[in-house]
Amino acid sequence: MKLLLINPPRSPENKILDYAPEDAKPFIHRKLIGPPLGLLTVAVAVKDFDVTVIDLKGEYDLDPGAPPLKDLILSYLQEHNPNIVGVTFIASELYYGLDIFRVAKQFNPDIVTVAGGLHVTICPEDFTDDSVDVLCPGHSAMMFRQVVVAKEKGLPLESVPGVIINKNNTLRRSSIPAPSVDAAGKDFLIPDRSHLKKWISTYRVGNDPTPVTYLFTSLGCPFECSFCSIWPQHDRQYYQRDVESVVEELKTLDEYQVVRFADANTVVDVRFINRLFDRIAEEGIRKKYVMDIRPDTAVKYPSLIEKMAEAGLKVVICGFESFRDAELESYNKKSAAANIKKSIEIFHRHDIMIRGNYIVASDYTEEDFDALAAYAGSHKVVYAGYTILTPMPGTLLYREMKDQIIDFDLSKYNFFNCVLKTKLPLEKFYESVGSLWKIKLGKDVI
Ligand code: B12
Repeated sequence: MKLLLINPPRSPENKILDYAPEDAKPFIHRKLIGPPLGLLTVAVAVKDFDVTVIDLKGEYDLDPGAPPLKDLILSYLQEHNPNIVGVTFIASELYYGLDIFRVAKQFNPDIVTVAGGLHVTICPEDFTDDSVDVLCPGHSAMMFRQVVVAKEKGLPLESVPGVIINKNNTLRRSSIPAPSVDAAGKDFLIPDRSHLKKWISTYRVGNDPTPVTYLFTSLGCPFECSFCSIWPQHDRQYYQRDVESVVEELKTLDEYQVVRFADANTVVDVRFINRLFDRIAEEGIRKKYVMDIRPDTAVKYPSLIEKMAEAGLKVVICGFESFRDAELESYNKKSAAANIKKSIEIFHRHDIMIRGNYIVASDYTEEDFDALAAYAGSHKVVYAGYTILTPMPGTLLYREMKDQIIDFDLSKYNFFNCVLKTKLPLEKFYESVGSLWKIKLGKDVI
């Protein structure tokens, strides 16, 4: 059995960048860099088969002049002649993923196409295209294995617990329910990063010359911010990994000096983090760490921030979201605006660089933009990010704002485009968001 697992390219849609003034453009994200942890985990579950992982984000970063997607996929299909093609999906990459399946089916209609990932889990209804055979929702590495085994034995896909089968543009769930999976606990599989050798030179952040990797210490999130996809993906559950399993994984990361924790919030279970950083110190693991920490968490546990800084925490991604309590409340953020300033002070006291992200609501007027610019400009945050409130399908916000959506093109659902009605004329709105990105103070530390 030959298996191809493919990470689709990024959506190029970025209206903030398109409309931003020239002096803001260098600070706006063009691309985020990191490994497809999901596919690397799935690859482990089928490691006794002939499995290849292809990172098309890495491919286009390595060679921006690489052939267009369809030709590139065709050349990989010719090289590997797979029996099964799996793709990982988030909302903005849906169309590229489906294009990959279509090329695979044209190349060989017998190829079984398998869709997995966050968007499959929260929006299975988007996968009724002819090119899709089967959906593996949830943390489905072992489910994928069962699909492979079923195909090998010539058994019907219906025999695999938990899968959703797409036939004649209609989805049908396997009559056997999926067993419960603890992908952070007993069912955890260390992602096999050796599949990424070809693209490793592209996984770079900031000025650091060594590659970065991601590692998760938890799955899901105990908070329920209305805009976030992570808690719907995990049915409101929060799963914490075991400290020793994280330490073991860190020990395998010799090639990487920068480790970005891929958790929704890394600091949730304070005892876990304390113990993890004790063990990191005991084992003498010296790396630079990047993680997501909420402003209120930093304010509540300043000595923990100090301890992590001493052990290598260099960059924190902090969801500021809004400088107004009313907006924070409307997002169900459960943190007060006053925590922003307090957390900045705590992080900076320990030389931690902050990427503080504000969400720009579609109804912002010129006065709102001015107020946000004045607020953001009063802090010494190296990078503040300004993304646009986006109702990701499958989220609470999507249900709340469905009537205000004017653009259903999912390639724009990456936080850099506005899909809702705006109060300002759209161009003016984008120019205003773009201008905010000029506010850059302080110095880079990675
Ligand atoms: C790592 C990561 C990335 C990496 C790698 C992603 C990739 N595929 O290349 C990088 C840095 C490239 C990335 C980029 C982006 N990301 Co991102 N990313 C994450 C992050 C932090 C962790 C995901 C992860 O690794 N989880 C752990 C793994 C093990 O879980 P998993 O991926 O779900 O995989 C499991 C299952 O889903 C399933 N599975 C997954 N794929 C497949 C495939 C098959 C065939 C099968 C059978 C099963 C299967 O099994 C896996 C193992 O259990 C999440 C936030 C989070 N904390 O979850 C955001 C997140 C997924 N990203 C998101 C977004 C929006 C983006 C961007 C579009 C924009 C942005 N601003 O972040 C960009 C891409 C565009 C650009 N301009 O660069 C959103 C997605 C929202 C949505 N509804 O679509 C998230 C949820 C962040 C958020 N808070 O909203 N991202």
